[in-house]
Amino acid sequence: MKLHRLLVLAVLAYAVPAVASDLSVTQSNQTFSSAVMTVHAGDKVSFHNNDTVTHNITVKSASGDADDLGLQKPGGVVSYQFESKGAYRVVCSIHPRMKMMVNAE
Ligand SMILES: [Cu+2]
Repeated sequence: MKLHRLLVLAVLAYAVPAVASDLSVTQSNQTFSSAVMTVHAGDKVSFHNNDTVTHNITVKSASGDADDLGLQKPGGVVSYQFESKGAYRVVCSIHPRMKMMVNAE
């Protein structure tokens, strides 16, 4: 009985996506270090350009709003606060292959 309850808890813990505790994302080799990240609504995520080329962060909400954070030179860090719950697409407008998802819950 007790073991059964532990197993259920273990399965639940595995199924629910963990909210990230390290709220930083690295851009290197024109790739984001995370493909999907789960945060709390209101969390601020920092994006670190560890590449030798300029990047951009554009955050697109499910409703179609887009926040363009401008050009981000090598070594630069920009931050974005995901204020509302929802799924966001984060892209680099310079390198179309660079994309990730942020789920704010
Ligand atoms: Cu880029």
